[in-house]
Amino acid sequence: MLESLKGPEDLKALNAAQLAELSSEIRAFLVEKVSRTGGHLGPNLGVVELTLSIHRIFDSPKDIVLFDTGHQSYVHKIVTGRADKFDGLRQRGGIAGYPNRRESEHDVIENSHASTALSWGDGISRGFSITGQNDRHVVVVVGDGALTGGMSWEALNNIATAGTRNLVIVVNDNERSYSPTIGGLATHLSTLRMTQGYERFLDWGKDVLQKTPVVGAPIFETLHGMKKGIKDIVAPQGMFEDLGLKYIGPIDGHDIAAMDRALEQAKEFGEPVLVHVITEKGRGYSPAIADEAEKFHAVGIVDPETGLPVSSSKTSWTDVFAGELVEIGKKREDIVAITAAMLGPTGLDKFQKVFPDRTIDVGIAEQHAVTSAAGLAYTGLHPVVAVYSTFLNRAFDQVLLDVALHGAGVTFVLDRAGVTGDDGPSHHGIWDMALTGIIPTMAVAAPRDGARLRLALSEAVDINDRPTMIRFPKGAVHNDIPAFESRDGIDVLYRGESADVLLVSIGAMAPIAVEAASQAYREGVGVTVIDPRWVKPLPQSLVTMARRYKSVVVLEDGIRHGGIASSLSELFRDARLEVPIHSIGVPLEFIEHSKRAEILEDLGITAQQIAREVVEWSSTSEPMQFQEHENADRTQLR
Ligand SMILES: Cc1ncc(C[n+]2csc(CCOP(=O)(O)OP(=O)(O)O)c2C)c(N)n1
Repeated sequence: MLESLKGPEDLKALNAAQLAELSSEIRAFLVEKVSRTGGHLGPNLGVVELTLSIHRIFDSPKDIVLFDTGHQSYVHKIVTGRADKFDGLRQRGGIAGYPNRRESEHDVIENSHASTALSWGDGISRGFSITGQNDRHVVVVVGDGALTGGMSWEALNNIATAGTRNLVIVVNDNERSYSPTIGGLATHLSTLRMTQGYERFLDWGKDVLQKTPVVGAPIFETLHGMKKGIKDIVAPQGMFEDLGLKYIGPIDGHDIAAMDRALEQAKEFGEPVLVHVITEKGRGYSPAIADEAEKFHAVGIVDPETGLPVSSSKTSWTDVFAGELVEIGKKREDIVAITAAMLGPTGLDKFQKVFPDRTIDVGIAEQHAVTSAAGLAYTGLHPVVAVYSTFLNRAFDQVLLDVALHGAGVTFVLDRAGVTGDDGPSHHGIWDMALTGIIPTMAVAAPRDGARLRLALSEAVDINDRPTMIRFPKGAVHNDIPAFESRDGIDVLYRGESADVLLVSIGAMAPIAVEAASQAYREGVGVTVIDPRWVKPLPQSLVTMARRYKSVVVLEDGIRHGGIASSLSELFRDARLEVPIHSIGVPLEFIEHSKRAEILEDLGITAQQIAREVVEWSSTSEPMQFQEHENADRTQLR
């Protein structure tokens, strides 16, 4: 069936048995493909019927289908003609793990950051009203996890009174974010789930009323009919209704007939309607169902039979942080850990096991996490906020004003900093150093290895009158790189024979920097590699040190614009030091998904390429401020 499926319109002619067959084929397909590439397996296994039903009742791309976060859009991709591209899922040049406008006219937004789709839906449906495109519907699929994000509620608040007609919100309630969804909303949804549902009422209505001669059928039709049938009669008064939204549910999201009925009603209703759908994350795949922690939310390459990882797991940066925080927590009762729906991925699950009362999961609510941390700090506690680098972007204002302005001693730990790889443009953690670079008082550390990560963490939690941040990349941590000399907070990692080039290596770039220096040495160029460890503020002694060199190179795993090379150039400018600075880092561009190593290679961030350039630069006699790195964009550091 899957092979003959060419587009969403083909779904409309299928009968119940064919749809059931197609659903199981799609599940087998997902397990086979995603186990080979890695990806969001559990969420997609849960939305098979839901997605089929949406594409049966609505007409994409005339109608717009939006998936919040977008990690659960694989079935949508299969249905919209991309099944044959799944071998390349999240691979270089292949299809993305999230909706992507370049792939299909059926993808309208490119996301990956949660809780934005309702705002998109609000905007698009308002736009359709204003421009008279009244025959076009907008369907927003939003998970119970994504509903914990504040933006979702800002959107619902607007949608309820916007007066737009054709907006259908499908709440995909699987009781889980990564782990079980937390908070008052989760409690409310579970109340709705346990209450006699609309669908069950309809089934009862069909059985009882339709058997009643003469009046039965009309009464059923009335109840089933548009405005009355929609939940005003039976379903519980939920907060959605209190907000002014029509509510249908709860509906069994694996029952296509029930989904079709609910969506058909919602479509015809003529006002925004929220359809509450219950699904099972990981549906149909026993290793996912058995995974109590995360239901295979996101997997690497796994054995499809057992679901076990194919490669042996090495110690990750996350493991080092998680272990050290537990040790610090044993000595310091004032340490509290905060995460935004990422207990497992940030390693805070380990802290939670030992200190459950000192661990807070706020849901997908980074902004709230940051300001709440400021509040905790006010009471004398020292919060450690652990999030992915990319997700701190949305809490910039809270870090700036609620934490830094208030002199709150909060430690931010940013995992997945730098180029991350397979998750695409919105997941690279390349903005954090530029963003925090402009926050007064904030201190930022970029540890080069596990030992320096532990050290930075212990230093950071001792600072109680201003924010600190520690950033490290995704993946396995490399061996420690000892300093053979340390002065004024600067570690010397490699000493060049001559004072040609001072290579300032930032964080996890250290192995590349050291290797580049030793390759340059073989070409007769003396490169000294240093690691300032704390990159904000940069130590003043860098000025004295740099005076002795012909040129300075900064190597960083973040955007060059406003990054560490930029701060260093300011430091030099203030000190009237005229030494050329070469900046190697990420250009100011959105970077497509690919393996981290492939992207670094594209950007010329390899030991070989850097060595080649350093040799070239050192042979250029004319000193020039802010030289360009040849592979980077040309607009930087002018
Ligand atoms: C702003 C932001 N913070 C964190 C994440 C990481 N994240 C990705 S999916 C997810 C859980 C989403 O749960 P839900 O919306 O219920 O979807 P499900 O996977 O359960 O279908 C989280 C926390 C994110 N994508 N965006």
